[in-house]
Amino acid sequence: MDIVEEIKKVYKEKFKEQAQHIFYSPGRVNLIGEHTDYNGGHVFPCAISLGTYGAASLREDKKICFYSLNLPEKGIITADVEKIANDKANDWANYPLGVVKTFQNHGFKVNKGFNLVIYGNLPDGAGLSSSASLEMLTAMVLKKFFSFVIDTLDMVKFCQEAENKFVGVNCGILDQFAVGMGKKDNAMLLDCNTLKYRYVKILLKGYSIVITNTNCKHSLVDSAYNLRRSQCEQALADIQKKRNVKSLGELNEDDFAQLQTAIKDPVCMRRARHAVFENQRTIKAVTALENNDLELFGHLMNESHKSLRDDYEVTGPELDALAELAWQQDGVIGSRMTGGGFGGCTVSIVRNDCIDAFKKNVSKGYVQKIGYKPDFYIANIGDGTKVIE
Ligand code: GAF
Repeated sequence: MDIVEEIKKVYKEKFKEQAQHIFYSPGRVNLIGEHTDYNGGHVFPCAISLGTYGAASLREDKKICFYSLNLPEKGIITADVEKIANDKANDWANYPLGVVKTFQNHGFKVNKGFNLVIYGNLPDGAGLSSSASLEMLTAMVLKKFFSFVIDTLDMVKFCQEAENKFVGVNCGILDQFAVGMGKKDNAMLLDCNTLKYRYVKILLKGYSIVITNTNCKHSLVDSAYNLRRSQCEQALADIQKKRNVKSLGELNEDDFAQLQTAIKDPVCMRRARHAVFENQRTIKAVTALENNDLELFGHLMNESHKSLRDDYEVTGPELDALAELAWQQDGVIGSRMTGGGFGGCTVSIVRNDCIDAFKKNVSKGYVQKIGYKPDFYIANIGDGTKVIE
């Protein structure tokens, strides 16, 4: 289906007028650097060419109306622009409402309502940032309709704040950044301590980025995400009694060897070890890629998965099955879980002529182990959030 034509059509059916503008916001895949963002480390994500489309118009009254083609059973969800609060009844619309509220809290005058019809082709709950995609889409809607002068990085920060304070997930900046700042054919190396970043061209001659969905739904709100974060904070607080550091991202492997005994709780020690080593792996992986050393890049991806499995304990049987099956296949450079974990997707770098066998064998092994099928997507690296027309 032509998605843009479809949302225009549905918009017209629902609101008896043409949508004034069409927006698009991607999902993301993180190539390496997991659970490092809120630890002041590096991440290396890219935006993908699956995401959220929105058809929207400004209203003359104070009503905000949302409709999702993915969740038609929820009907049109409405809110008052002057009385925005997180309410269970708002369902998925709490994400865009959180963004509106955050803009307002920062002094941006959102004093009129709007209609927004969305459709997302990102698999739901797959850890490819459907929430951040919707948040950044909403930020772009506000920027366009209210002519706000705001740069993308500030929109990214607002969307993270909306997720932290309005939705209640203590996430880092990775997802909103990747979605908002994405650039075709490039990944981004972001230092989450300083928010300095640079684009790195991804030229995977003869290879593709294959995303494999466990089809085991992940939800950050329900998961142990916030617990992991607080365990890292505890480890940092212990380390700070010995050394003056602001985040785990400031430490390298040698620093950690010296300081680890300061961390009282052994579980917190392992969480911190992941954060420190994963950050170093991310920096090394980007250097490897820039030196055209795909093999080293892949090796570091595999090490990343093992650390997330053993030290951070956010993988689970489904993600482990996919990664371990991928490691056994011909033409696979590397494979690891991507995103928050506890279900969701893996990301693998696979030689193009091996992709069919990869899908067949991984699928077969996964069904044998887990009992149902995974899904595969070839990721094209696309642009960040934008106004299409
Ligand atoms: C989720 C969070 F939203 C990100 O901020 C990041 O911490 C990621 O998990 C793990 O790297 O996607």
